[in-house]
Amino acid sequence: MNFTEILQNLTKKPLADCTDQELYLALLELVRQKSADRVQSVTGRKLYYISAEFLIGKLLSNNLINLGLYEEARKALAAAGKNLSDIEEVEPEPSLGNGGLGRLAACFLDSLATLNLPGDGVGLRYHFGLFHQSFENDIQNEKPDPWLTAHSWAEKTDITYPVELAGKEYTARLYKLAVTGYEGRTNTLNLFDLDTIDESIVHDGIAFDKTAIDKNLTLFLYPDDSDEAGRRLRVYQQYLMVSAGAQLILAECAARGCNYHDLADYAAIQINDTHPSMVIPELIRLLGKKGIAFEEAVEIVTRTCAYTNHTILAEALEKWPRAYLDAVVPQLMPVIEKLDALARTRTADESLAIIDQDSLVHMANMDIHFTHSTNGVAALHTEILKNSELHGFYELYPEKFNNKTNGITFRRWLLECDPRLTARLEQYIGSGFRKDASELEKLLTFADDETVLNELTAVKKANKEDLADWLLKTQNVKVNTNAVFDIQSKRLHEYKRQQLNLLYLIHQYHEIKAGHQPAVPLVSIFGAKAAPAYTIAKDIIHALLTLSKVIAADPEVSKWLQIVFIENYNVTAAEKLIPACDLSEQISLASKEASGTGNMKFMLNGALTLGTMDGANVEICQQVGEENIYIFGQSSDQVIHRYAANDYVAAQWYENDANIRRAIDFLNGPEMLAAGHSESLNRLHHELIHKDWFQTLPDFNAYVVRKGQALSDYTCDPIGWRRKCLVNIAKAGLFSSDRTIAEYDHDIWHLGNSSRTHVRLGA
Ligand code: HBZ
Repeated sequence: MNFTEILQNLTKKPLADCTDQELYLALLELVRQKSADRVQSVTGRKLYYISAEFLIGKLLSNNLINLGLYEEARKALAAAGKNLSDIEEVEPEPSLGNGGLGRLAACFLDSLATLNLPGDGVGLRYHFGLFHQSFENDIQNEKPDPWLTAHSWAEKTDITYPVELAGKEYTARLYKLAVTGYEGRTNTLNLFDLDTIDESIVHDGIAFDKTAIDKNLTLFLYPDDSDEAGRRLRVYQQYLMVSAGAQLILAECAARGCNYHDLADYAAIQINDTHPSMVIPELIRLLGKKGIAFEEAVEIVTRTCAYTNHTILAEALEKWPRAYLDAVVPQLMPVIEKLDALARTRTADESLAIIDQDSLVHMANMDIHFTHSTNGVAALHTEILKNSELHGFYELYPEKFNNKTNGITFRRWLLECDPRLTARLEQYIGSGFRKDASELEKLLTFADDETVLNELTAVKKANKEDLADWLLKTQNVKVNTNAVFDIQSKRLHEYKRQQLNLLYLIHQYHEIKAGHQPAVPLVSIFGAKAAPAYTIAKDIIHALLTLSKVIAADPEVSKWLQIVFIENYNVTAAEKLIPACDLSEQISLASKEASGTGNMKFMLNGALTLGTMDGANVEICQQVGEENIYIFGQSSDQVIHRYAANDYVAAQWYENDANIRRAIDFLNGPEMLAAGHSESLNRLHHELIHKDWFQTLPDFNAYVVRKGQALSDYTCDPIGWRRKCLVNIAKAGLFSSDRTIAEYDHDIWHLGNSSRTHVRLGA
């Protein structure tokens, strides 16, 4: 049977007569069948990557690519007058994640399956995901994001596990989503849910009764934790995930012959940040029920589990009041107490305790004591963990600490999102880079080939046209594709410093008004969701939206400057933005961004980075050389010293620098107040002068200068610019998640028969 016949078998009518919806369902079924053919039995150790988030993105195209069916499908549909990209539109984007941590988990699942490693995900099946973002009156508005349609990739199973929450038994049901690697095996993403969830209890945006656990438990990812009911709800969610996950792991291992004493020979569990940390006491509790004594259970669990830290910010080093755990998971508290006592026999350092003097339970501390590996996600981040944040732990357990610099899957972030660039690369260097990302370096031979550089410029231009069409269609904005496309897309957080970019744009507004025309028009694009209870983050969004209107209404300025804030930024939007980007904004305060992964995606797609020496920017800089990246700002050492000295006074910078003052005062000046909301604008104005916790002001002038340099290089030396882009693409191979996963496997997991991994480690 040819492809058309196979598809027609499923649609039961000629393809030309099918709707896009019918074709989508047929393709979904076909992918299911083909993925099932690639399921392999497991020998040896299998990984369970347990995570509150899996930001997997739409799956149809990705699966077709990985199954080697994409071209056939496209052609068969085209022959029937159908367009695969229209069919892609039918698919809702799974809303199972929020940011980098969740997207990393998704890239890892792709690489595990691609490298033929047995590795499954364990998480929750959120009905409404994070939230759907819209802008109303230039303010972020949150609504449920209902992505679970009748036909979804995640298939309901009849596997259930009992989970006890606050003394009452609930039934967790397992859903399975197939994850097929590129020319690789099929693994599983296991997602748990309750049958009793009631979507109708959500009202007025994303509000709901936080106490009705049976109805609300898996409605949203990260429900608002600004009140106690919300914080308890997070504990309930986490325990549902880890208890059901632990039971699944034990059941699967037992089915393969494990006698529980040898669990570590059957399973490796990676704890993604602290959200799944309760898996440690839960496993110890469950092993106890199988007759294994506490001391031995601790040893088994320590050998089985490993922990990844994704941030030095307090937000992810969760500390739960013991009273919450007493109420929600009383069955775990005796285990946690014993772990605390055991930890205290290893160190007298109170800051390394699990239960502190204020009766807070430190989840990260439990992870580090009772797993065999703690890793950071970029070289600089791991050094900061070792030398400052987790220094006490590093002294106690130096052998546990290791670095695993993040990576991204090139299947989604190059082959799928940038087919034009992919085709050109194949023409220059063959198709080996599809399996071995380090082959991209072959591109360096063409660094002085003007034909190649011009062709790459044409690719970028065509991608910018595509993005412009998409922006017109979906956001109703028109952009000038001759402008530089400058993009900052990531979670909205003060440490990521969207507000620094905001101050720059105000500065440019004034410069243009003063007759200082820039080197080139700039389209400044933002994509970001702010946590619903994070007021200042929402104020930054409001200020950018308001400034965007002020500029658009001013013909003198709008010739040169435009701000576009994408509504509901998600993986689908990222796939449109990244291939069209000229300048990638990675401007976090040095020391605060653990790694970043957007920085890698932009680089791979031939954008140049404007960034601080933070996270993986440092390694990007090492790869491409200082002449091929725009670095500015304080170093992480300077920042760390400034925090230690506790002598940063934003108001001094404001008072002593006329440009800074002019930019900040514009925020609640007459133009902005006429177009925006005074309460929000005044609050942001006040915050920047009186707090500025993430030191925006000391980096302001350096940022203005460096960005000016980048824009002038773009205009004055287009060939030089494109050569830098080429070097960035060529040097992106290190940031393939295949390399990252190979390192995890080599150093931490030792999965299955690991000799099947054929990826070079490191540079
Ligand atoms: O993890 C991110 C880091 O900020 C980023 O630098 C890194 O590249 C990425 C992958 O390692 N961290 C997150 O995305 N973290 C969260 O989204 C988060 C959400 C809720 C929390 C804590 C953290 O309670």
